[in-house]
Amino acid sequence: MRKIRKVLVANRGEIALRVIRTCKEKQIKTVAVYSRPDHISPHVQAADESVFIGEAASSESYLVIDKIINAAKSTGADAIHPGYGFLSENAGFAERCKKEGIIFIGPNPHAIEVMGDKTKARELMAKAGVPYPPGTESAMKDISKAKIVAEEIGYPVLIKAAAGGGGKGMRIVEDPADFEKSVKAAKSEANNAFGDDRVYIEKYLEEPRHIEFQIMADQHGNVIHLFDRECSIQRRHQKVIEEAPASVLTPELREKMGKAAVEAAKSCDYVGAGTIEFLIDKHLNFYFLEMNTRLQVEHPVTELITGLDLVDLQIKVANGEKLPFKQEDISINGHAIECRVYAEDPEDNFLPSTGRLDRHRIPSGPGVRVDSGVEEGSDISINYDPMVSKLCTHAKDRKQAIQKMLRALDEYEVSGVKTTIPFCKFTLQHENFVTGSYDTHFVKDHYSPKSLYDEEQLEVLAVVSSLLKIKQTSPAKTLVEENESTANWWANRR
Ligand code: MV4
Repeated sequence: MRKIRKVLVANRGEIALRVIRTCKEKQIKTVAVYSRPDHISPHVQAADESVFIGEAASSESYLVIDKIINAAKSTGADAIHPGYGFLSENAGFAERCKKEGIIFIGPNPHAIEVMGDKTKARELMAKAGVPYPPGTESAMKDISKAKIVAEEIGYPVLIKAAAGGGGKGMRIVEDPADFEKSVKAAKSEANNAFGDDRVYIEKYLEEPRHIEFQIMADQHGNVIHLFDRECSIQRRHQKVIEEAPASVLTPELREKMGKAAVEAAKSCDYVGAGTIEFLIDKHLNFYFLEMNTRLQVEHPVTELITGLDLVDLQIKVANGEKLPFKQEDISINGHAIECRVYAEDPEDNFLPSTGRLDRHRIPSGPGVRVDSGVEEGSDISINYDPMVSKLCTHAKDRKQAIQKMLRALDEYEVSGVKTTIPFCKFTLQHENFVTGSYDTHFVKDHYSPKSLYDEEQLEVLAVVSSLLKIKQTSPAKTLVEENESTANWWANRR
């Protein structure tokens, strides 16, 4: 008999909708929660029931544990799906669910906690025999001792916050003379961000690629991986384009890293969907970076190449069912790419572009999947993540998946806000992306707003901008005096 009959989705937007869709297919009832500006949003309309949980600020709604628990109790939900972000990696929340007799669709609180502490995670990897970047295993207690370690592993080194992750509170040190100063700065930054000033050091890998493995584990000790994704196209630690499988891995390396990923998950008795992040260097050495103990934004590319529904699997294992297949039963079918369409201005440093989504016509057709939590007329505000949609394509091979993505991006109609679509088009046509020779520095190395225009457009822009400058700096009168032909033009005009 099934245990889960009603799921409360403790999230909003596309991921809430994504979870609700699978629940519907499984004939599981759904409860949405919503903040004031979200009262008529798509995830609320899609759910069977909904509960108002507070004002726009996440700290007054989606992040308030008591409000989520009360909503689950008052609606009789027997499980909570946390999605990503918000409370999804909050060990205290998972613990509270347990205490209240509500199934948390995710790992045990202990796994969330140890993987949230990057030094504990490194200790576990040491025991499990999973490679990680050289450095200190535990948080540094003594700066002079840490400096000796830094000398041993060689500069540049990276100072990271134990409570960090996702790039927060990191500092690169190139010069030993800066070591002490950087440690102090990193500690104060970590303390401000996490209320935990513990830091540790790692050898800084200079041109790494970000490759991650999807893990799925049941409550009976079965752990498998669902292959890899490459997520090196990112800016300021925000991923923009992801693909599966990673184009640099050979079948041998994939098998080796997959086994390491499974060991990493076993090291914390993992249950549910998780991701092991690795960095890979020029020589294809791989290093454990961190484990994300949630369903990730980019999970659709894994679903496309494996034909599996990860939310379905999450619910199955949360119910205590065994994984319905073994490692050898699954294989990679084709290639998938995800472009995250953000309401950000690629011409203006990717600044969030807020406003009403006046037009939103999404592409479709064979091999195209769009996950979106907004609709035409929706307001894109600064309260939440500015992601408009995740556009995915799936084809026989990487080249065709790229072509399909370019077609889909051309089909996409959006107005009212600026989006990252032009940036995605640029990247997908860039030689380094097409040939697969890129790393985590791609955006910084190859992108500037000028990349969005062809030569002819750039010429026109140059002329227009010089004219604008003249107009801005000199009143018309000066122009008349300075330039005879302009003077004539002014004369004729009058
Ligand atoms: C690193 C690294 C180089 N060497 N660790 C960034 C996010 C956080 N998860 C860890 N990160 C990095 N850790 C060592 N030892 C470079 C990064 C990094 C990065 C990693 C993945 C994807 C994009 C990145 C962008 C800048 C830095």
